[in-house]
Amino acid sequence: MLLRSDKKIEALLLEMPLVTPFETSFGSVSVRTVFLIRVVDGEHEGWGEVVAEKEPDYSYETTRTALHILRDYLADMAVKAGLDPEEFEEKARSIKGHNMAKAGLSLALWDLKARKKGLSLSRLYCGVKDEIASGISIGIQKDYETLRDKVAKAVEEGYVRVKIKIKPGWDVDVVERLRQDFPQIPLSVDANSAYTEQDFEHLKKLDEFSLLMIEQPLYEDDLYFHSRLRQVLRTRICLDESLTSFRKVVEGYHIGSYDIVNVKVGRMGGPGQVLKTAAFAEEKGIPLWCGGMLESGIGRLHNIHLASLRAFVLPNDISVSRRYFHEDILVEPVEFSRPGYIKVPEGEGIGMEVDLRRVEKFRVYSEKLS
Ligand code: OSB
Ligand code: MG
Repeated sequence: MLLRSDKKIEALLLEMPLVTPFETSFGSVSVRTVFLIRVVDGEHEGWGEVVAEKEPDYSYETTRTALHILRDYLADMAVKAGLDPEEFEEKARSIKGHNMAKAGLSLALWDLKARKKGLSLSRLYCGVKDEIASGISIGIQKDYETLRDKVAKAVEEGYVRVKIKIKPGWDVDVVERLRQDFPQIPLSVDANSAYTEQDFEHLKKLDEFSLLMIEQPLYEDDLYFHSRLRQVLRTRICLDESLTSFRKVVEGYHIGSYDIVNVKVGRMGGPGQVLKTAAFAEEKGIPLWCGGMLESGIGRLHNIHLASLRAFVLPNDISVSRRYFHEDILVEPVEFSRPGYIKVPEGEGIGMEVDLRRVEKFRVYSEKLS
């Protein structure tokens, strides 16, 4: 008789409409393709989210490349690792790149491990915070007035920091006007690699506006030109796209490429890389914060647990569910516990229950990976 394995790994693709389209220097999204991983081991399960997008613009990964890498390589490695997240991350190092695919599965395994131990993920990661500071990321708008109204609404809702997306033609003038209208708010800008070394003089104009930081002004894989720009700017440089692993964080530190690190678990390949980065950042005094990728509630909760680590000292791109989704896929949406702050859930694993009816409602595809 064939024994049915009690271990299972499943990929689910959902299409979740965004409350409003989100526009960056590389384009606009109005429906988020949400890629979930569900692992089952006996009576326990774990959920992860692969943050790759439909188009290869923030990263070379896409929903389809991630599904291919998970199906053809990673799922089998997770089974061989006995569904242990650290062993899985170690095995997965033999595959070059594809960090979002790796991280999505790893997150599910970490959630599973935490639930088996009866701990929240924050506890398992040795997080120290019971709430995290919530900033908002506001996309490029059709005109300044629309942006101003969105910023005013965000401030009113309590977000403790506002980040706006910039690109050539939507930068210095917009920031100058925002500063006139909101002289006091903690404000930062994110260029998503829209500038080059020809633009240093132009970017210097941003120094006047006491920005908290400028995020990823130059090429998505660059450390060198950022180190040059850092010698020219007073505004602190934060890297996002360029820091694709713990090793890159170390390299950038020694080259002098950044002042601040945006941590995204998907970009870095899993919580293991984030934990190493957090330890390094504490040792060197590097300020960290947790970035976002328009996650569903599942990815959002994973980010909240990671941001509970001591090294995450700046406000995060972790907003409440309704910022992006009218209906999230958790039994209860992520909300502020007080304006600008989100409580780190204390329940097992991600700490909140997945709403399977909602998952079913938005699901467009699913596949058994093992
Ligand atoms: O560069 O931080 C980024 C969203 C998609 C891809 C890249 C980025 C972003 C955001 C949104 O800025 C952050 C969020 O999830 O709120
Ligand atoms: Mg960014």
